[in-house]
Formats: sequence, structure tokens, C-alpha cells
Amino acid sequence: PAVSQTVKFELNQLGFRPYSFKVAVVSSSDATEFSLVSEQNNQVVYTGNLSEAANWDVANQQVQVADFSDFDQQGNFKLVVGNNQSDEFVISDDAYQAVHNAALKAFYFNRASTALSTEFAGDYARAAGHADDKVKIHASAASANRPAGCEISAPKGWYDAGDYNKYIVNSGISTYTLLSAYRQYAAFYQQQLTDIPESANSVPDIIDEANWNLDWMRSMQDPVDGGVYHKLTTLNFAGMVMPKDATAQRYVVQKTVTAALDYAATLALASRIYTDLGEPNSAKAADYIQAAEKAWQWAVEHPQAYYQQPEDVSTGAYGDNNAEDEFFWAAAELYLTTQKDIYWQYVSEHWLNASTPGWGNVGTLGLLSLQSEGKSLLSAADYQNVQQRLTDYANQVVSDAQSSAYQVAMNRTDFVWGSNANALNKAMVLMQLFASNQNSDYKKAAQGLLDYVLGRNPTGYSYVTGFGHKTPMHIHHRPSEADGIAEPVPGWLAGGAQNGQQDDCNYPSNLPALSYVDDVCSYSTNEITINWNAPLVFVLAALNQ
Ligand code: 9MR
Repeated sequence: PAVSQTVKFELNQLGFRPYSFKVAVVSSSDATEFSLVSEQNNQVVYTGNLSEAANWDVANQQVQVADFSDFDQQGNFKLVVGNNQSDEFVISDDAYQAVHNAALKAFYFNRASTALSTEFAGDYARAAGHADDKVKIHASAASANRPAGCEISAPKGWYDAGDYNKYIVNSGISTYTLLSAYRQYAAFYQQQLTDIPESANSVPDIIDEANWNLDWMRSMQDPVDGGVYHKLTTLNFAGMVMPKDATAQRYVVQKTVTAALDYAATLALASRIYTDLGEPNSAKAADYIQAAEKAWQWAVEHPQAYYQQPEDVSTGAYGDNNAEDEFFWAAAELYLTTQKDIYWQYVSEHWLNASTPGWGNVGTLGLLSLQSEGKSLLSAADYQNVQQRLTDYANQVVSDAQSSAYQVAMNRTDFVWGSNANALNKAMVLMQLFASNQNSDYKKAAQGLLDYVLGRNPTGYSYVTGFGHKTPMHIHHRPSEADGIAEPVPGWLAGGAQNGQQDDCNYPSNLPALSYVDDVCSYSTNEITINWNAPLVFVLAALNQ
């Protein structure tokens, strides 16, 4: 039947793999059917019925859903409703290969203390910045052995985001997520080459990349008392310049309980992975677990050492006055590495419910590690307990997806700074559980969340730079802004829609899922960060399986 109105199509702009769930959203309310046409010969290859129209409150949009999951041929296609056609999209085994590699490569582009050569960075080659070999101890971090103003060396690591500072709290979850992507999908990562300087060695690239940041994290611990500095930063944010031109003095600031525990958890996991990788990594594995236990001990002795931004510092805070989840995560990781009773005792007396992971909410990372590696170590009842907590959460995500007009598990409360990472962290939990229970509802909801960030959303953006028909061009990212190249550095996920509007930009809407602007001024919706890209890498690896 003829559909007179003009309809928009919103779908994953990178397409689908042949046997995946395939859903598109159509901005219509009274259409009845859709078809799929082949780009090659314009033949109709599939027809289906659209769902009943429903309204998505976070965008106040009336939409219908086209589900063509059971169409599994490869090729290039368009969706058709009435006289309207979607952009072309692909159904291919390789649909997510390039974007996966770019999302991982993005970490390389944000490496501190190194030049990026044309060989590995192409047009985005740049001079080195931030040697970080003469970093001052800030007054807030002074100790007898390291008084204020004395210098330490803490090079390498990744720039956190669009700014050039390095923050332990955010590095913890980001590095964990890459390491856990390797843990879950090791066979896949044996085959991925992302063309980084270490690609020729025998270690998978994702481990080499994580190692760049682990080397830095390791240098952020006071070797005498075991405390960990919260961040390495300039006093104020740099201007929109290239790394080499951002030369203000850098400081390590304050030892905090959250930094110590995120450090302990991440190094404990890294220790297990380096043990498994065998020689020549065993010295590193031993060093990491010793450093992790020392940081835990400091945290136990300073349980209320929360971050308080000093008066002369104005860069990112990553402040968090609740360390229960950090204690749980660190205890779980330390137990899995050492099997010491003290850590298990802590876990068993402080169970947490699963929730969407984020930099300030890391307890679920501990549950995920126990689920992944604890089967032979935990009693059947304890293991079941872990599984149940994660499953209860995952079932809620599935039900949220099923009741949303977009069939996307994004609730009003998910539209906060970095909303796109909420989508992907949910999908990460779903996909880890899917590996053990093969529940296709989990896979469908995870695919929907990936689709959301790659185009099935009310803004119509595929939020990953360089990937999709309509992608961010003006991310809040200093190198992308300052390098004189029109296209931003590729493979970065923008933070995404949310209506806090904590900057001075103009937004097209105040509705949570529409409050996004592709403008460099919008650090609250259009910045990029390592902790948002990491679950993108994980989920793309999971859905490449
Ligand atoms: O991702 C952080 C977000 O959850 C907070 O609401 C926001 C404001 O405190 O800060 C975000 O983190 C920023 C960090 O402080 C500095 N580097 C850029 C990060 C992303 O905007």
C-alpha cells in the first residue's frame, strides 16, 4: 500500500552480519509493511510487516520497527516503505571488522609520550608530546619520601579523552575492559592486526595496546607506602593544540582510595593475563600482583581517602565518595589472582547486585571476572550466586529492550554524560553471559544496543568517527581539532545524547535522546574517552564471533 508521508529510516549504518538480529526503526505511524531491495538489481528480496507504532518518550517520537532477522543473504540492500528508501547498508560477515579495528586503534592515536609515525598513523602522524619524565608532586600528594615539588617520571599511558590528562580511575575500567575483551575472545584477538608499532611481536595487539597504559599506571604508585596518585595532570586544561604544544607543567595529584583499588583490580587481572602469556612475561606478572596487593593494603588503611579537587586544580575530577564497589572489584580480582582467603572473605561479606558498569560504578566488573574465571575456584553455590546476580540484571536489560519503541534498552536514566557507553556496557554484560547460556534474547538486546550507537537512534548519527553515512565531524578532541585535517581521528565514539547540557553550546532539543550536537564546543555530548571506546571494542569483538 502507498505510504504518502515521508519516513526516515534509522538503522545500524554499518549493517549486519548474516545470522545476526536485524532491526530498523521507521519514523511512521500507519505503514503496514516494508521490503528489502537488493542494490544490485533493485529486486525485492524480502517483505515483512512493520510493528504497531509506539512512542519513545526520551525522544517523543512515534516509530514502527522492521525486523528482518531471518533474512541472511549477504550483499548491499535498502529498506523500502511506500515511496521511501533507506540509505544503502551491507549484510556481510565482515560488517564490523573494520570498525572494531579502528575502535582499538583509537587508543594508539591517544598514546602519550610518543610520536605517531606515518607508517602507523597515516595522515594523523604527529610529533611526540608529554614526555612526563619530570612530573612534579603536587602539594596534595606530598609524602616524606616525595615532598611537594620533587619530580618523578611517569611516561606513556593514553590521554583520557579530548584532554591530555591521565586519570587512574578512568584508566582502570578502560584497561580492564580491553583485557577482558582479550580474555573472552582470545582466539579472535590472535588474528587481529591493528598496525601498531608492536604488531610484529608475538603478543596480540590488544595486549600491547593495554600494556602502553599499564606501564604508565604502574608508575603512579608511591613505592614506599603503596598509595596511588589519582591523576597526572596540568593544573588547568590545555587549549585546543597538538600534544607537542601543550607544554604546561604536569603534576601527580592526591592519593585516593578509588585510585588505589582500581589500580589494584586492573593490575591483578593483568598479572593473570601475563602469567598465561608465559615467558618473557612472568617477571611482569609477579611485579603487578605485588604492586596490586600493596595498593589494596593502602586502601584498607585509608578507606575514606576520597578525591577532593585541590583549589589550584581544575581538570577532570573523577570524584567518587563511595568506594564499596571499588573494594568489591579489587577483592574479586585479587582473589582470582592469589586465591588468598582474605580477599574471598571480603567478597563473600560484601556481595553487590549487578548494574551498568561505568568509571564510578565498578562492582559489576568484579562479578564479570568471577563469572569468567571463577567456575573451578568457587563453590557451586557461590558461582551460582555470581551467575544469578548478573542474570537478574541482564533479564532486566532484555525486558527494557522489549518494551521500548526502538527495541533499545536505553532508559531515561541512561541519558547522562557518556550515554553511549551505558548502551555498550550493558551490551558487554549481555554478551559475556550469552557465551555461557546462549540465550538469544541477550544477543538480540546486545545487537540493539550496538545498533543504537551506530545509527538506530533518534539523532540519525552513527556515533563512531569515520564509520557510517552520518558521523561526528567535530568531536571535542584536541588533536582532531588542531591537526588541520577536516576528518577527525577515526574510530572514536562520541559521548552521545543527554540533556544535562553542561557546556555553552546550542542544542537542537531538550529531550534526552535528541540533545546532542556535533560541535567541538559540546564536551558534554561530543567528547570522546578511552572508557567509552573500550566497551565498543568489547562488543564489536563479541558480535564478530
Ligand atoms: O565521563 C565523565 C562524566 O561521567 C562526568 O559526568 C563528567 C563531569 O564530571 O566528567 C567526565 O569525564 C571527563 C573527565 O573529567 C576529564 N576528561 C574528559 C572526560 C569526558 O568528558
